[in-house]
Amino acid sequence: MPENNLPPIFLPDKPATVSEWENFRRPELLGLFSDYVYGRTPSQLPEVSHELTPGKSRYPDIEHSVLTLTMKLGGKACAFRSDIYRPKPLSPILYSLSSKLPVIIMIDPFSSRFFRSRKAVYEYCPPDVITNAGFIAIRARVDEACPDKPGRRGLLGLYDGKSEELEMRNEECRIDNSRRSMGSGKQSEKNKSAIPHSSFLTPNSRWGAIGAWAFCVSRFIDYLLTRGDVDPARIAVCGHSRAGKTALWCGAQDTRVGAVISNNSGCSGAALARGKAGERIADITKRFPYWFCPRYAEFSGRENDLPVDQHQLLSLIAPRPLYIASASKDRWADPDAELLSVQLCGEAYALYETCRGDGLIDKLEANVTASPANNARTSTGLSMSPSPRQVGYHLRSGRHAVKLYDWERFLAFLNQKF
Ligand code: GTR
Repeated sequence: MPENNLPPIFLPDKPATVSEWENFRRPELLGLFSDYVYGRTPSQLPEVSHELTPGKSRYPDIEHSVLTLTMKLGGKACAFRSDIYRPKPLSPILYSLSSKLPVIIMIDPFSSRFFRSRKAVYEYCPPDVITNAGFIAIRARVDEACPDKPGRRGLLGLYDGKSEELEMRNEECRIDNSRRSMGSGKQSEKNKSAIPHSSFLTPNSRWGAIGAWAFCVSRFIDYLLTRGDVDPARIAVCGHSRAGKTALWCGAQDTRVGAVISNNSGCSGAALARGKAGERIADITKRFPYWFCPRYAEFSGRENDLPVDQHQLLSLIAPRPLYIASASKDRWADPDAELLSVQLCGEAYALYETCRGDGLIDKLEANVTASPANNARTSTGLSMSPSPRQVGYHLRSGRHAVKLYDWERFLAFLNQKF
């Protein structure tokens, strides 16, 4: 293990240009992840309204507010709240110098029962640590719009039974104009049709909770872009575990996401499915079938037949900064399988480096801390790029969680890349 039959990032050959990748193979992979794993994201946007109210932050140097974002469609509505922690300007002069701030959106789909202590709640999204590093910190409570439970309440219910469901397709199609970092500008009508949606318009590719949470984050980004104090080029999306999976899927679809951080995301997140130890597709779709599209469960025990694997999901984030973190005792997630994906996705990053030339790529090496165990496991038959410059990785000792150590590494990485 891992097997030699990992699906390749490039098919049939390495594209000759970035635009060939962006207009053909990249949308094809997005379509496959929609149809086989996370389900299709609806193309119709809901009617959205916002309400911003003052929060109750106990930090004197942080301005805390709460945004309630409400989505309405076909007479139904759902809403979620996000805490917004913004560093208070030291003085009006300093404020005007740095009025556009970078943002970290920490996706929080967890009910309060998930966190075992107040410390764990804090460490999941520590407002003081993040704002001290110069970022606006957001804790997006997306489970309020789409509860982490079986059943199609909230956002999923908004779209169920609507004719729009049959028109579902990736957000990629409609965000193509905002390809800030993708280089090639607009897609032509011809290239849009390269997305293989039409052959899979069945309930089997109906979206699940991960898709819905990612959609909530994109609606939150719509809001952020209306604010004068946010730098649109420096919006990072971050998440742990199920939210780490969501961060990757959100970043893959929505190219306005400027960087992705995925902590301990394991099965159906950063970890390769083929040959994975710990949790497998059968386990995750038995416990959490509603996170995915129904078709995904058909690959229980048949990982080798799945037309995609998770290194391809990471490749969809290229060339934007990507950080994956593992924990040594998180055997259920399988740190080795997470690292292997990181190494394999380098091929897509390398494409941007070779096609764009040195001028547009920063020279800093990635923080890849290879786990010794992994080195013996690299015969994948695919080409490896051990240190893609825009990709960082660390293996923390300890269990499945987000710790302050992880935040130190995330913030250092983002400060280097943004
Ligand atoms: C586990 C699940 C993992 C991970 C985790 C979490 O039980 O099987 O894939 O998502 O939950 O989100 O906490």
